[in-house]
Amino acid sequence: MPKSVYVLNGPNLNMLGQREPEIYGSESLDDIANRTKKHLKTLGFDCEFRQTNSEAELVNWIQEAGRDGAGLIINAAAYSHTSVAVRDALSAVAVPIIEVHLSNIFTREPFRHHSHVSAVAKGVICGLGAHGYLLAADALKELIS
Ligand code: DHK
Repeated sequence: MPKSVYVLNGPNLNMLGQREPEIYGSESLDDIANRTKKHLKTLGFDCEFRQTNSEAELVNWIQEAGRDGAGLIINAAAYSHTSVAVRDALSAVAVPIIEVHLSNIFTREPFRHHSHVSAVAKGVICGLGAHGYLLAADALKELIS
């Protein structure tokens, strides 16, 4: 039975396609989910692709990914910069974690330059738009195999 990779998305990413497309691109989150699921399937994984605007729900899903997943791709969005709870949940997870951001957070406002997620991720991909999710899937394949 294929193992699942969890792909967890934080606040406002449900607005992709409509939200600041010059920064986040014109694809919707559904488009990204479909592409990511398809790519993970070619790599031999099932995919749990989810989005929430709630910090508590994100923490619960990170814990679930640690129990039931083979790996975790996370775009914690604004919670990357603010949430010690998200970082602590990630620290407790044994499966490999790849952090993704659509935009290049280092070329944006200074408050985006620090992510609490980065220190507990195996790797960070940012600035490559939706393609970053596919690159994260490739990285997990290497790390899990
Ligand atoms: C998404 C967000 O919503 C922002 O809060 C982050 C991230 C960047 C992204 O680029 O995917 O600062």
